[in-house]
Amino acid sequence: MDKQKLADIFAQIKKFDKIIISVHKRPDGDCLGSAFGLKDIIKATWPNKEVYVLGEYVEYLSFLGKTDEIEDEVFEGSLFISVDTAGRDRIFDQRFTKSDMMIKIDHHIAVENFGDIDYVDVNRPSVTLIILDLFREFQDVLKMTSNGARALYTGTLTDTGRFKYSGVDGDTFRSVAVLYDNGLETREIYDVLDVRTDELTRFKGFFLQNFKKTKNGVAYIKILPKHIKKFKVSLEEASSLVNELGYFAECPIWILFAEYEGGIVRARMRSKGPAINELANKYEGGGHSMACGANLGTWKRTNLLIADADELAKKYKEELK
Ligand SMILES: [Mn+2]
Repeated sequence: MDKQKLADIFAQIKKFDKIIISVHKRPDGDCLGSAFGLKDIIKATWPNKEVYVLGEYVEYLSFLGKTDEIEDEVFEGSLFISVDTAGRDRIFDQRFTKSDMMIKIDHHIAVENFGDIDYVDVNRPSVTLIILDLFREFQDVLKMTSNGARALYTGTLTDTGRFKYSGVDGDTFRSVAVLYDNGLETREIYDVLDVRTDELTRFKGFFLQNFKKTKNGVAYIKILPKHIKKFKVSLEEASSLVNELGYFAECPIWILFAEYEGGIVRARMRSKGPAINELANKYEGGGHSMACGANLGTWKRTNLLIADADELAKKYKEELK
C-alpha cells in the first residue's frame, strides 16, 4: 500500500467536481464493483459532485448500479478514473483524453502507465480492496452507504473466488469488516450470484460430460459455437464454468477454450500448481500467475497450448517428487 499515492488520489477526488469512472471491456464483478463502490463513496461524502460510471451493461451485475451514457462535453473539466484495467486500449470509454486528469487504479501487473497518477497494487487480490484501502486511509472524511458496501463486497467475492485465491490475507478481512460496519447485507448478493438458468444448468451437464484430460494433468474443454447455440447460453455464462475443471487432484492446470466474435479462439487458464502466466504470454495473453487468459486466434493453435501446458504439469509433478 502506497499511502502517499492514496493521499494524492484522495486530494484529486476532493478537488474535482466532476468525476468519470470507467471499467474495462467485458466487465466483471471486480471492475463494476470498484466503480460503483467508489461512486457511492464519493456521492455519500460529497453529494454535490457529479459522478458517472461508464461501462457495458451486464445482466447479472445490474443490481450494483446503472451505468451512464454521456456526451463528449461532459468530459471537459473532469477527473477520469480507470479501474481494474492494465492497458489503455482495454478501457471501455476511449474518450478519456478529453478529461483534465486521469488516474489509473489497478491490481494487474502493469502493461503500461497511462494515468497522471498510476496506482497499481498487485498484492491486492481485487481492486475493490484498493478502493477500501483508500476508504480506510481517509475514514474520518469518507462516507459509504450500504449500496457501496454491497458493490465492494461483490467485487471482492468474485475476484477472490469467495476468499479462496492467493492474495487473500488479514487486510482482506479487515476491509470486509469495514463493509459490515457500513451496512453490508450479504444475503441479497448471494441470492443474485447463486442464480442459474435452466439453459446454463443443462449446459453444465454437457460440460461435465465432455471435458478431457491430458496424460500429465491438464483438464480442458473446447466450447464450440454450435454448443453455445444448442444450449442457448451466452459465452460469458459458458466460460464462467471454468473452475468446474479445478476439482481433479491429478490436474494442476485446467483450461477452457471458446470462440469469440470473428472466430477468435480464446483460452481461460487456471492453475493450482505451477505459475501459468508466462505460458499465457507466449500465446498473446496475460493476467495473474494462477488465473489468466490467452488469445489463440484459431482452433488449430489450441493443441499447441495444451501440449505446452501438459509439459508444464509434467515438470511440476516431477519437481514435487
Ligand atoms: Mn480485478
